[in-house]
Amino acid sequence: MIKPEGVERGLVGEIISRFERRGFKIVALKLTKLSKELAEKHYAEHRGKDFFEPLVAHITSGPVVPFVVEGEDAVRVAREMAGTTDPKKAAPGTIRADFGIDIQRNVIHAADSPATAKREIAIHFSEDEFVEW
Ligand code: 3AN
Repeated sequence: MIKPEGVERGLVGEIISRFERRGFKIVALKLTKLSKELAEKHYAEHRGKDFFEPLVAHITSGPVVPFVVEGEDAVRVAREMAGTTDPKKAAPGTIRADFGIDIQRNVIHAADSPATAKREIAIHFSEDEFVEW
């Protein structure tokens, strides 16, 4: 999911493009603004941490672009393309290294396991938003 600072800075095309070039197949994609309820569900594992409230406030502050890609080892490869959480520590050439501002405004969210991906996809998309091709 491209976070608000990614959309606001005009990085949607650049980021989606990287996933296309890497050979992924986009099967669902939209522009939306998350409700507090959805954001809290999305970040449920961080509830209780000191950055939880600011994190939810941030992700609901503007437009986001959730998208789902299919491909071999997609979760691992997408995480690798995103880079580590803190942009300062992210490997050169990763999305967060290239465009991240700080640990909160790190431009993209990528699910950290197939189980998480399944859970998050169900939060952001309904069945009829998927296209088979
Ligand atoms: P990742 O997105 O790399 O899997 P998580 O799941 O540990 O990282 O954190 C989720 C989000 O919470 C991060 N993308 C980041 O925006 C924010 N975050 C994580 N750690 C911190 C922190 N120490 N301070 C502020 N925000 C944080």
